Amino acid sequence: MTVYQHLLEVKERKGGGYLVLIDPDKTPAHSLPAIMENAIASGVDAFLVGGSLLLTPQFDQYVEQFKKYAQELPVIIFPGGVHQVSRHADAILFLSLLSGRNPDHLIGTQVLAAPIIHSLKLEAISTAYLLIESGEVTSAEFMSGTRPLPRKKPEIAVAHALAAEYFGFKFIYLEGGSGAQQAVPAEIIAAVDAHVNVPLIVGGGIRTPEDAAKKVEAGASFIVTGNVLETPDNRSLVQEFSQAIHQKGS
Ligand code: 1GP
Repeated sequence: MTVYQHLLEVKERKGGGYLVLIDPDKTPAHSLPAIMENAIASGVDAFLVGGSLLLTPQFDQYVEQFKKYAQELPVIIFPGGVHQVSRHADAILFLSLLSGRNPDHLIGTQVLAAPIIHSLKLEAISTAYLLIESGEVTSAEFMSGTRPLPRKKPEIAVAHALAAEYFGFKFIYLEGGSGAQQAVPAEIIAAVDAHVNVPLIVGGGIRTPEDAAKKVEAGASFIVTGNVLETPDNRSLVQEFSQAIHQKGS
């Protein structure tokens, strides 16, 4: 079974999936065993690894360790750039920043990365990446040099999502940005979900299980959390997120 098939199966069985994002810049390798063991015990469905900057050198070695601690769960690279590729992962979200008008992030870096991904035999999961306005400028917005889609104009997000569906993308990622002041609004998720059949991944600034549940209710197929699990009380929090997402999905 491919990672893509696994994710679709999770969505089918649980109604909604929970993806935990770990940024190597924020989580040193020595912290991985405890965090990941707890996440697995809490019922997380897959791990994402990557970040907007990646100041941490030796991404490949990091992912090698990451994969060991992930046990049976898929390890999916969520790349902030062409330098974030590793043969130790199971798959990579092959992103195109469709909300922006920067050709480098629409197709440029993808052309550079494709032969590397091919040679490493990594599963590439084509994903339309849509940045949604979320308050202060986020790292994703700044680093990509693009403007996010307006949060109060769902019709613009819908038009982008339809274009993504017609292109044949396998997922649409509605992104508030890491640590966003405001997460992607339910109105945008619901509007996009009403117009496309492509499963929606929603992340950025989701801080409570209640908020995660509302996003699943609005039409998100997968919820991503990153920053919130950096807090000391993350042991029970990850479990609460998992329960909220899966209950709402079912
Ligand atoms: C960011 O969607 C992810 O790319 C997760 O964001 O760190 O704010 O949870 P947070």
